[in-house]
Amino acid sequence: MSKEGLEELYRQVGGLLDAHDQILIFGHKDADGDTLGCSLGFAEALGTLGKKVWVIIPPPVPEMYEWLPGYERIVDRPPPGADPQLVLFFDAGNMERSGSSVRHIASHATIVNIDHHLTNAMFGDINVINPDAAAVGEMVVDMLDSYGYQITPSIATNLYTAILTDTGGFRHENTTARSLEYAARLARLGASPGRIASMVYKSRPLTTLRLNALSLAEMRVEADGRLVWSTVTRRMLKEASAVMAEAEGIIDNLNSIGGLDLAVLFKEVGERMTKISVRSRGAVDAAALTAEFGGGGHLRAAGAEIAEPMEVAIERVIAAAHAALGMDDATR
Ligand SMILES: [Mn+2]
Repeated sequence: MSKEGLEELYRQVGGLLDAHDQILIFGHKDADGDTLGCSLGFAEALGTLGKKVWVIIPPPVPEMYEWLPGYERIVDRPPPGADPQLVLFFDAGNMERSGSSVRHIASHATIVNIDHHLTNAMFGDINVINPDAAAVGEMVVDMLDSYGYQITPSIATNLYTAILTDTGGFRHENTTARSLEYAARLARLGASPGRIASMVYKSRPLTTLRLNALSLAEMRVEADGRLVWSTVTRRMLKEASAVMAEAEGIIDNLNSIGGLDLAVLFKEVGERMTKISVRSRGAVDAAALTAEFGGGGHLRAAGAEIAEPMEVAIERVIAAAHAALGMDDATR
């Protein structure tokens, strides 16, 4: 989408914001720094205009982000009597990503879908999609500027966190000069890079590292070292006294191996439900690979939920991964 096209959509969204006094903001499930930072930052900006704003994040909301300004305002439904007719989604590739309550709550409302996933399902009445943005946090900075909202230190903290986490600490390939410029500006406006980095990357519970250790011990390397994969089972969670949300960083540990093209992590969510996370550094399109299983995401990072027991999901996904790498089964 062109710069002018985006600006026109931002203007349309601005008109809707002006016209509504009750606004609901939805984040996606398995909430990350981008969806949380954008939702909380935008909610604060709207709140200063005297609007009633609710931020709904499907539980469980990760506790590692409880220091984000406005975290305490997160609810799981609007209060009785509230009647928001405008609903904003930040960073949600599809509506299902925002939980089952969405359709019910948002059924009569105008839906604005603000996202950067290439595979976005375009579920909104207005869809503002910018796949060039490293984080939706960058888009929110542009929106706030275009509406003339002031970026306070707490808004800056939320949006800096969005950009920091979606670029993997400014290390992923999606990190652009623009991302760094946004970050620099947000730091000038009051975000503290050192403090935020230490809250995001140096505040992990011991249980998270225990879970990492158990999962990494099961790591498998295939396709001449081009493919690595591992699992997180419910047994591992029990052994580490961890919850599944703590498995979030394991895929990036796998993806830190030299010479790798593809990393896949299988998470045993239930008897017949397996989540996969995929990272690619080579020619493989991670979003295309996960799309074969009903998922999606970005070129370099994507995921899917597969309604199969973990062994079945492993069989199918690893076969697809070998095919995507151009390896036939004989090389396994
Ligand atoms: Mn994002």
